[in-house]
This record gives sequence, C-alpha cells and structure tokens, in this order.
Amino acid sequence: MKTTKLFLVLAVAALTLVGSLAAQEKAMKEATIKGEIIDSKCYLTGMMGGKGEDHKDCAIACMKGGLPVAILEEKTGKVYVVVPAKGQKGANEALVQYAAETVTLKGMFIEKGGTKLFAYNSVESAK
Ligand SMILES: [Cu+2]
Repeated sequence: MKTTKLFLVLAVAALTLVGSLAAQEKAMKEATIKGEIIDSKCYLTGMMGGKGEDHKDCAIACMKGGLPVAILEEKTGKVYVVVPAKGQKGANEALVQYAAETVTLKGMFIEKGGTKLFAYNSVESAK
C-alpha cells in the first residue's frame, strides 16, 4: 500500500516535470530573425550580385521559379532557408513580395546535419 502511494507520487512528479520541460523547450524554440529576404541559389553562387536592390528582379524571378527563399541574418551574416511553420502558406509564395527587403520573421530555428532552416509563423517588413 505504501509502495503504491509512493509510486503514484513519483509518477505524478515525473509527468509534471516532463510537461514543464516540453513547455520550456517550446518557449525556447520560438525565435525572431531579422534580415534580407534572398533567394538561396543566387546568394550562394553570387549570381547577379546575389543580394540587395540590384538583385531584386532576379530574386523575384528565382523565387517564382521555385528556388528556395532564404533569409540573410543582418547581425550574423548567416543564411537560413525559410520554410512555412505548420498552418502557413508556402514560404516562396508568401515572401516573394519582400524580395531584397529587410524583414523580421517570427518562428523557430531548425538545424540538423549542417542545414539551417527557419520555419516562419509571421513576417513583418522592417522598413
Ligand atoms: Cu536570383
């Protein structure tokens, strides 16, 4: 009887801990990133300059053509391919209007095997 009670107490404590860790992990992963909306291929190859106002028309054409949209983080110079978070429409479709512009994305970083992604939940022009 005593053992059963102890087990129950431990089980409840463990579940509470797992629950709070999951909540903490979720909170930690929510992030903001500010930078220029680029098309990943042109930026990585340096084609047509690959970024900035001079590359805007090319970036729009590339994004419409399906090259993965990415964000060039302003403060670090790191590039993250942008994908939609659950419930968002395709990143190329949603972000082409911001090509070569600085925006703030909210969402989360995803990183594995040397590839860095940012799953966006919302976009705001930083102009
Ligand atoms: Cu381009």
